[in-house]
Amino acid sequence: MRTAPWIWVVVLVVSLTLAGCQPGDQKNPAGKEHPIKGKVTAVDVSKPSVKLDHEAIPGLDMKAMEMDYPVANSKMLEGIKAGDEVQGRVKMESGKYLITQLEKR
Ligand SMILES: [Cu+2]
Repeated sequence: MRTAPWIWVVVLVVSLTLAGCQPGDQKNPAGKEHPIKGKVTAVDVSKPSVKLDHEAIPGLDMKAMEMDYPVANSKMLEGIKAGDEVQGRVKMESGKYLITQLEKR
């Protein structure tokens, strides 16, 4: 008995689809981005991270506070220094907060 040729097309399409959604969606189910706004109190380019005295973030159920945030890459900290008023975006990734966008305002 021969396998119908079309079955291999289905197998191929299904495996490509599954492979395609692995990096983002599976590791990062809660990867929704939220706006963040505040004042920089410290910058660490080597980590990279930024300390923000920020306003409340309702989407993350976080009140206004001062805390360190890991930054997606050190390039985002170019031109950013303590005392700057900034805004950006923050998300949860692998159980940690991550700043994905940051700019002076
Ligand atoms: Cu906070």
